[in-house]
Amino acid sequence: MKLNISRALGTVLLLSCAASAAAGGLKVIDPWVRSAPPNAPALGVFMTLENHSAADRAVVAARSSMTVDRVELHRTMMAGGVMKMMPQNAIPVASRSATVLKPGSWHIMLIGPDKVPAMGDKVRLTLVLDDGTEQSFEAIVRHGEMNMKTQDHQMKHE
Ligand SMILES: [Cu+2]
Repeated sequence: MKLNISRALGTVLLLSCAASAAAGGLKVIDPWVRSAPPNAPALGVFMTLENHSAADRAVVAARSSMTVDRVELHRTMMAGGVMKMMPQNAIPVASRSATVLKPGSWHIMLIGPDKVPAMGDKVRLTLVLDDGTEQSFEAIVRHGEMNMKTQDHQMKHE
């Protein structure tokens, strides 16, 4: 009888841990959209995603409040000696780690915007995670840092 009770308690504890990890989702830090000329064919979206849970997580889709042809998950990588943007099925964010979406690396691409937002505008974004949860937040439109030193650094490491 005693054994059964402790087993039952153990199950309840495990369930509550799993529930809080799922509810935690990802922490979205400093989301921003790179400002672009009014005729820009696409806009890059960047942020840091932190996963404080015990489970690996991934962003599998994204949506925007803007009218666009489509939203894609991208990663800029070396391909045949040149840096190329490659569409990805998911952006992984491993357990207890962070994935940085930044120019020259992982990013979200708003393709075919109806109207390019102005500097300082806020764009509402929704991330769809691999466990089915969704997270919405606002990203601010600002200048991208075009620092060649930083870009060189990124290329060496990726
Ligand atoms: Cu891209």
